[in-house]
Amino acid sequence: METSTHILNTLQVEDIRKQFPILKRTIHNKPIVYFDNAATTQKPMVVIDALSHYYMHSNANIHRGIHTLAEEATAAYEATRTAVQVFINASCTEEIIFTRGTTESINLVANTWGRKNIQEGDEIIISEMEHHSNIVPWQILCEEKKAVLKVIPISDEGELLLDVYRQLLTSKTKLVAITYVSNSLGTINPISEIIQMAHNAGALVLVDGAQATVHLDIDVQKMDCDFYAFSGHKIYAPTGVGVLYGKKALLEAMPVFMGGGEMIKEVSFVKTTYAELPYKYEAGTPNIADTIALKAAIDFMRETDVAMIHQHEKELLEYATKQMLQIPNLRIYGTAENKTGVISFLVNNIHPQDMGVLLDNQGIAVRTGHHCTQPLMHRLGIPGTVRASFAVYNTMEEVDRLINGIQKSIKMLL
Ligand code: 7TS
Repeated sequence: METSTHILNTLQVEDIRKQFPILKRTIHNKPIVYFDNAATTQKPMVVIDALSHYYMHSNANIHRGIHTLAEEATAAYEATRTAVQVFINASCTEEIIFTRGTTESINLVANTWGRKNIQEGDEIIISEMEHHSNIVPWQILCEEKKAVLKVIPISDEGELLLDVYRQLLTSKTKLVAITYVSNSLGTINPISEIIQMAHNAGALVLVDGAQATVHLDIDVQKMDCDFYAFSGHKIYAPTGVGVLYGKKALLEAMPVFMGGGEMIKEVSFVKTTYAELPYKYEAGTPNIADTIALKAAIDFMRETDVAMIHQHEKELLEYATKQMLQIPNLRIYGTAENKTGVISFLVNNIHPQDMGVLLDNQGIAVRTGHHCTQPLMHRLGIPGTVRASFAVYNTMEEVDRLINGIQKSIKMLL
């Protein structure tokens, strides 16, 4: 391992690791190396505690009770909304809608804003590197409305071809739905430029922030996106809770999503009126416990120092990339200049799944397959990759174990 000074020294990383109980586990009698963070991150004790504390002390349904437990639960739930607002710098809490995750957030926009505003012949632009959840909802909408789905191609390095994007934008473009960071390649897209270009053409922009939110500073006002979607479970929070940010004027003008309790002002059999933002989009009893724990995750990130986390992940990426490129016949997919801590790779014609199984036997968790980006894999001419993705608790020693593990697997498979 290299001995240069790192942003987080060994002791600081050890301190962080101690907060994640699962990292004490062994897999096949080896200490776990968890490199599947792009799929979901592990959870720190503060998040686990927030869940059990809620159920042990404050469990109640929110918003409609006047008893103490209901008030406590409501206050904690709404405190998360404020924490999210500050975390992504939205201008007010009404702009923060809780959903089940990125997928639901995108579907919400497609089914409300999309259904109302997309008409026959209109155009929606996505990119070749999108996750299925930022492809399929737009495809469904385009089919229903006879609208046109256009796709920004990528270079062999895995960067968007912005010149082509410029040509795809027309007066018919109503929406650009684009990922900030690619889950399969790690590419960080020049999001402000993309948004600016879309706005100049009169189109709105939805940013898929599923991968970006844990790796980059998110400022939705500075970015000037119209919608921003992310999942709690990729930023150290539980599964089942996510966020849709939308500009207030847009959210106010959009039709409702799901109908039910919580989202109404008044119901009669003749006419129902709807609640104000953000409740208009939060029908039914929400995922109270996980939403409360999302605040604990955000607090964890802020206390650990977001900038330091990002720098640490960058160092892991640089170190791992350098080491991997020394392995003969290993090819990295996604070599953009601007990348987060994701490395997708293949070795010769070894099937990714075979490599994944052998790495798991050595206690190393990576993801294999198409990573829900089948069109991207098609563009690259491969069925899938092996993907290692980093988080704040990963170490240089773990990267060394991955490198050794890959070398050992190659020997067994070739
Ligand atoms: N968008 C991107 C860019 C993603 O990486 C993911 C999940 C999603 C959307 C969907 O998020 P969800 O929380 O609603 O499921 N990505 C991955 C992955 O790379 N491996 O497992 C899930």
